[in-house]
Amino acid sequence: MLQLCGFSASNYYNKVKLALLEKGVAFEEELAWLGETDPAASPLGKVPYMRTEHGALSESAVMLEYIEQAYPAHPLLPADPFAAAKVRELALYLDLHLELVARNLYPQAFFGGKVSDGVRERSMAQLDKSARALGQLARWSPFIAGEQFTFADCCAIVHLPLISAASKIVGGRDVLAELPVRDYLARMGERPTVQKVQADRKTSTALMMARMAQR
Ligand SMILES: N[C@@H](CCC(=O)N[C@@H](CS)C(=O)NCC(=O)O)C(=O)O
Repeated sequence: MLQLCGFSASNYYNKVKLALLEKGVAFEEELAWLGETDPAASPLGKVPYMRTEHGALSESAVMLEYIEQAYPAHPLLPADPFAAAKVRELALYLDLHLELVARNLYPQAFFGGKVSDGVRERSMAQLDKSARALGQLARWSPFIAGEQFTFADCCAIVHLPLISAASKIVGGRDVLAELPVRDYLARMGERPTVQKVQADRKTSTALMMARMAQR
């Protein structure tokens, strides 16, 4: 059976967990906090990583592709190659041009640190640009890439709340305010899979904070 390794406070862990739940693929969760990961499975020490019957995989986007090919039932990509490419495009924008940029703000937004004025200004400017790009690519009808729940929803559901919160807390305004993110997330929050991910995230976040406070 597949083993998903990491912890449920992590948005990238939850991106993969949501895909597995939506596809109905059986999996086990193996708890690995940062600093306690398996270096043979995750060379950069990041979570999530995954153990399969063939070996380990790191990088959430790669795991989604593997799961999709290895377990084709309940597809998370359209059958049409171009439509599938548009989903991958949106997923990549969410990971790379939005979440990874917002991540620069997390030390101050969520972990009691401070980011420099330069980092804050550069990140907010890049996020504004990326939010406009997201507005151009996203459909929200009812899913982020259109009529089907896809990889892009697995990214959006876990990343968008963090991007909004980090920009609001550190930059003073929500860079996603012009987009229909609230309604979209409320709609997605009706799915039992998303409710499960969110409940586990709350428990795991409390544990993570308690661990950090002990240090
Ligand atoms: N590109 C990676 C990003 C994963 C990632 O950044 N995970 C965070 C936790 S949410 C992490 O492991 N951070 C620790 C580190 O980067 O050393 C993926 O898609 O899996």
